Amino acid sequence: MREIVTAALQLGPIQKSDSRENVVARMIKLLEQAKAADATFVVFPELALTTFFPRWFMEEQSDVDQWFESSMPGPATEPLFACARDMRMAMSFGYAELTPDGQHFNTSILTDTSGAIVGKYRKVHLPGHSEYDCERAFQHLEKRYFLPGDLGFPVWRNLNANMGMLICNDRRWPEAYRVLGLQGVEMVTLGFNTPSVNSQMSNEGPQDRLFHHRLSCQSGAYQNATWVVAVAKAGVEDGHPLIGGSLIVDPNGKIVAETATEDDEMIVHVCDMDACTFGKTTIFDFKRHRRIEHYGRITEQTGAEPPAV
Ligand code: CDV
Repeated sequence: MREIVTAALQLGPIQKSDSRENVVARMIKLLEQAKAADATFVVFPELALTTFFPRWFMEEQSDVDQWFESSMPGPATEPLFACARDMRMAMSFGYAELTPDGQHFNTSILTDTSGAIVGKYRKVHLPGHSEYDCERAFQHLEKRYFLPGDLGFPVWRNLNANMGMLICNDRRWPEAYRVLGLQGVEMVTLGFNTPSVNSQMSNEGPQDRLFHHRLSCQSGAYQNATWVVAVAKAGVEDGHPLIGGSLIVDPNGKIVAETATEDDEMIVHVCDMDACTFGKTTIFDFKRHRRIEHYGRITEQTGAEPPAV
């Protein structure tokens, strides 16, 4: 058995006025809870250090850049790294990344138990729009503030396991999981900020949103025989509700732990990486069963092309 005691560390709402230092103090409190539960691996949400700022329309680049980190760790996050290092805990969390040459990404990192960053992923599937949209109940401006990720979907060896990362909307795309699956991934971590209602369909509420979220995480786990740890930033941020429902899903696609609140909350599970072996060597033995000669459209075509009517 290759067991990793894994904690999903959900964050409750972060208001616009909350400082990074305040958020990092909350994250450290959760780390301490995870340590007390014997966890060696912890996962925090997408854009964990700030409010979900893409809901706000901004025109001045200096207003946008205030939400980004130009170094990791930086002055505000160094205490988090120090705490994880002292407690010998590996972690993954998301933040808005501003590169030295001025590029903006929605990023997640993976550290080992010494606090070293061993992996970086930049969100590929950016949802939303890039200009103010008066048809929507609220804005979702990820396409305005971020570039699509340029690092692909890598998998790293960490804690004696094969680990990969996705970010929020990526979980709805089977291609994203499959590229990780093709590298033998055993643990997929992903953070999310999912509004509780669909900004373009007011009758799609929290129960539907949670259903689609669970469906996406459970199918990704099952079809690639991998653990999936999906962690929310939840609750009401400046009047805008986000779903909770942080999950740990086993390689059979079963939910083994789920948060019950929309606040800071920990769920823990002992995840055995060897539990991935059965699926990977039987029904989802890719080498034996995949038929790539029929999958050309997946990479050659973006939009649907139905037959002529
Ligand atoms: N942060 C996100 O990527 N949110 C999307 C919303 C816009 C649907 C999500 O997939 O949850």
